[in-house]
Amino acid sequence: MSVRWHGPGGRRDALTAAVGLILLLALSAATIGCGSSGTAETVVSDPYATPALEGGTTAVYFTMTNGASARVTTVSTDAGGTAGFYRSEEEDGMGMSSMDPVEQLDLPKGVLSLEPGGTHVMAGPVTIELGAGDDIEVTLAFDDGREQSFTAMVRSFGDIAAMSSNDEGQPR
Ligand SMILES: [Cu+2]
Repeated sequence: MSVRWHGPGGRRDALTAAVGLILLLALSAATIGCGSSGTAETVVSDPYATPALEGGTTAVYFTMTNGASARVTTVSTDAGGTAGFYRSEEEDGMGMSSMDPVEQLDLPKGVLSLEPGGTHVMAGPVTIELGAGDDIEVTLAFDDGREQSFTAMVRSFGDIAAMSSNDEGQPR
């Protein structure tokens, strides 16, 4: 299960809230304390996912900007089933592509984009149909113990194709 900091609010009494606040302040202080040492930090941008029928699989794409090289050991989603990294490769001459699982994803310092035709996340079987505008939560776990969650909105295949053709400056 992914870690959720929002969503349907559970019952939190005043004591729990106070402890949470103190913990948050302590974490903030710790973060400030080791601020400028160029520690591992990954900023996720432009996340989106593909539509999927119930029981099908969704592909998730996003860009990661890394303050230092890092390794993602697992990826999970709240869409149901399991998730993993895969690398797409075009097979010679056939116009077909295949996907090979990537056990752990090594992130270089700098920018790494997961995009159609390259490395991406596959998740499923999804428990409910995913249509344009739906959200799924994605959690990355790093080998140093960090976890990072973000929300990816489902985009229609048409929108995704249009984005790809814009990126390459030509229709496809
Ligand atoms: Cu795939």
